[in-house]
Amino acid sequence: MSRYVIGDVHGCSKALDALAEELSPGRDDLLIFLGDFIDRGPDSRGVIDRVIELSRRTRVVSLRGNHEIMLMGVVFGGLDPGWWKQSGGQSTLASYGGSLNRIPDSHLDFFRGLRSHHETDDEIFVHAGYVPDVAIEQTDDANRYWNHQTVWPGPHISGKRVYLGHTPQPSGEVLDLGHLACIDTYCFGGGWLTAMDLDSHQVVQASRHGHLRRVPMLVMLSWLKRNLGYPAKRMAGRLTMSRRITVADEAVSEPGQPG
Ligand SMILES: [Mn+2]
Repeated sequence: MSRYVIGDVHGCSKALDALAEELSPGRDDLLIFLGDFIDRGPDSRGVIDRVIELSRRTRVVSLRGNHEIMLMGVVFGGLDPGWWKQSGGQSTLASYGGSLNRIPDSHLDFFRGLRSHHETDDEIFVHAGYVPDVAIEQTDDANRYWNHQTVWPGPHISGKRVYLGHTPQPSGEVLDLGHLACIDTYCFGGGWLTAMDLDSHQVVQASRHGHLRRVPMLVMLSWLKRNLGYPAKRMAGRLTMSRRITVADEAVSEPGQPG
């Protein structure tokens, strides 16, 4: 049984397709999505179709992001759509043919069924963040869904490793501090959609055009940084001497500029 966590998709259906094909999860495997399926990218409707389809052939846990909260607020809560549209909702609306009335019931059911967080014996999954000394189910919505992380929180009191999305990493690289990992690697803006294997911490990424890369180098560098305190970039520079690492180094080339 393999378990993967997947970051903010933001309408990038080609990236999701590429990852799904690469991982090809079976009936006993598990995909955990950290939320923000929709908005900004070109094909939010397609993304929801894919996740519903995936949930028919593998186990899927889908968390709620702030963008799904905005959509639900507009559809059911009388929220002014202007704010949502300016926050990337315009492209979601376009993907549904320009009208909220065209969102299929199956998609509304999907949005209604999203979870606030997911927790295992060793891990916590939540869209945006947490408070170190507060149980995740008692954490306020501002921390769980909305606040961008300018200073990363310390370890959670439970001792569990926390997986976050929401705060985009423009470098396209996973931010792995050991006690937390942020895997929103900025797919819609020219970065990557990340899937991390929860047992090996191996990373697979897809661009918004559906190109794949595997980045064992990133896992190694974050380990070095954590355990040896080396500035990871400098270490990478030293390691480019060997041919094997040169190949790996190519795999961590910078993504294109935000588009
Ligand atoms: Mn978000």
